[in-house]
Amino acid sequence: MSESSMLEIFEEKIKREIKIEPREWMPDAYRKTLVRQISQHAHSEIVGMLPEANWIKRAPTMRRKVALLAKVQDEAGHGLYLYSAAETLGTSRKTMIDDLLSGKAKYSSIFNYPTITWADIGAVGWLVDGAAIMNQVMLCRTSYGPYARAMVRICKEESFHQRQGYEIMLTLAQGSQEQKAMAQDALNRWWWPSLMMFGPSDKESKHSAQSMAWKIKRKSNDELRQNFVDATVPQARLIGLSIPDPDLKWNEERGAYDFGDIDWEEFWNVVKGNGPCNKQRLDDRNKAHEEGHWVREAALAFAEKQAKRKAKKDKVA
Ligand code: FAQ
Repeated sequence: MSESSMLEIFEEKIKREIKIEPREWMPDAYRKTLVRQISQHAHSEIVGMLPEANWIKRAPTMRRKVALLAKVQDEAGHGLYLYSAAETLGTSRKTMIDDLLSGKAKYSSIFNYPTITWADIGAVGWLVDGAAIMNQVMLCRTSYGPYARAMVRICKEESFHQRQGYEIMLTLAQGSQEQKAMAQDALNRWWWPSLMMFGPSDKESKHSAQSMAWKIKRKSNDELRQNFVDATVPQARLIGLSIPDPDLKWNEERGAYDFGDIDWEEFWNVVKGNGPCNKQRLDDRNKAHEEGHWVREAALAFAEKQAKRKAKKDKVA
């Protein structure tokens, strides 16, 4: 079959909302975009474990510790589903991980900020997981089958994470003056970086137009950011916290909140590797990778042994 006929079939599937599956023909650029986005997403889940893992030992109660531990383990699972989805496109996990460890690959800007107090764990769950879900719900309908299916399960788990964070904030906001101030301080520091998670404005987003045409992305960066603001402002009000934005106001005509300008210089600075924790995050991942060397070796040796046993058994049968 000619390439133009295969392209026609591919485009017809996209138009009719039929998922594209691993062994089917797809344009090279579609494959490349997916590997880029899914691997960046996987790296974000893995690096995203670090700011919260930092608090597992210091969680204030046993119940909080158990919930946080479960959440951080979920993020590891999300990373693994996503690496598996990306591998179906023909790029090895080793290549993707090497790119993360060398600093070549991107991961979400948000994980380069420090978690200074316990309230930051509330803010991360509430805002960071809240922003992640806003983006990921649309990805459940993305055009590539394995990515869409991974996102369905991930979204279910993220919604528990978001509630876990919001409940920490609610508890602090109802606590002593100091606890309430700690919650407000965490919101002040995490609000703007959370809005940056959605990526550059639509005008500056170089991949959006093509990704929307291929139905990889189903909503634009600005649309999702607006949805997030509209959903989150009432949640802050409900627990008596204020959003650190003097320009925030309800726009009756649009039926949405107007909000202030994002500091894009800060965003690009963090994306380029100069945020407060970029170096620490990469150092920690590299250290964990080196320390896990023996586990990978043992797992490979075990898999080889199993394969040899199976081959011997098959030969006898
Ligand atoms: N940080 O043209 P666009 C989570 C880059 S998961 C760093 O708009 P696109 C769970 C972008 O890659 C959070 N870089 O790009 C969790 C591109 O660079 P490139 C992660 C960013 O792909 C919670 C360039 O800027 N979620 O948090 C960022 O169409 C708690 C131009 O941008 C996903 O990855 C950023 N924030 O749209 C875990 C969701 N934004 O590749 C632990 C899937 C943009 O040309 C604890 N990804 N860039 O070198 C997406 O939906 C999209 O990739 C966007 C960016 C929306 C992130």
